[in-house]
Amino acid sequence: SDQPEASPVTHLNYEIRGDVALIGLNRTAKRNAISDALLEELDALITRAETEARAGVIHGHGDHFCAGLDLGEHVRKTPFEGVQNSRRWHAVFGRLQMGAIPWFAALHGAVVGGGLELASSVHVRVADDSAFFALPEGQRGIFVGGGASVRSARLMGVARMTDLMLTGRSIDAATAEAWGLVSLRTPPGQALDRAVELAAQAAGNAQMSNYAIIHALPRIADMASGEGLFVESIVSAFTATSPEAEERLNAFLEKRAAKVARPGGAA
Ligand code: 1HE
Repeated sequence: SDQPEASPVTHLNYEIRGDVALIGLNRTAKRNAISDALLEELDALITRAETEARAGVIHGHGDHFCAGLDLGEHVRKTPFEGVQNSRRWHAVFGRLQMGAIPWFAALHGAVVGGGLELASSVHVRVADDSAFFALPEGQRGIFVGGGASVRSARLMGVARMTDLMLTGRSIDAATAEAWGLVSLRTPPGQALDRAVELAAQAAGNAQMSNYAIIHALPRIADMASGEGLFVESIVSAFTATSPEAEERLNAFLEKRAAKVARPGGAA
């Protein structure tokens, strides 16, 4: 290439807090819109987080989580390039959904289009009350391509997703919570700290349990109930007979482990 040697990471930043890796979308001039370069940087940082952390959090710098696909780049793609690009989104977001560690998202401001697809690929979504959610693909003359027709539709239901896509309307954080798009809400500015706190809890779980949670639940959700129950039993027995499970079960029985706390109490 005739381009000068650039820093390997330019649109994202990366930080480790204890056992938790933080990936921050940091392309604020374009509202963290996902360009091809940003997607490849994300892929590289997922690999790094999987080797350096036990859980991860994705968040956005500036006033918004993510404005979705970089529309400027998309306009120049041929149909075949479009298919390949969508498949690349699926591959990278699939590494979040079914990789080595659990992922959390801290959401604020715009969570739209591909930004919602990114958020739908992680395991736990925390939104602050500034967050708003929309799928403006219909208005732009395009369709979702980053996994929303599968992942976002399963979170909120096909009827609600159809509504968002046909009308282009935005919903607020309270509605997103009621629709199952996010699992908890915070006051403005507090989603990242809360997400990191929850990710640290997940990081403290047995690795095999987290792996089973991430990999078995979405697959079982795709199965008929008979197959699902069978796979559950196999995964359950395999997970429970690990040395780490034995130690953790004994720790509880010997009163060395934390009890389950009431909601709002200490975790
Ligand atoms: C962008 C993008 C983008 C902003 N691609 N450049 N996504 C959308 O249709 C959402 C489009 N964006 C917006 O509606 C608004 O930008 C926001 C509500 C997210 C934020 O508003 P605001 O007032 O803070 O920012 P802005 O002034 O609109 O944008 C600032 C700059 O970012 C401006 O560029 P500038 O050169 O004039 O400064 C915008 O053009 C630029 N920008 N969003 C490119 N998305 C795998 S398929 C997924 C399909 C989709 O994601 S479709 C949904 C795309």
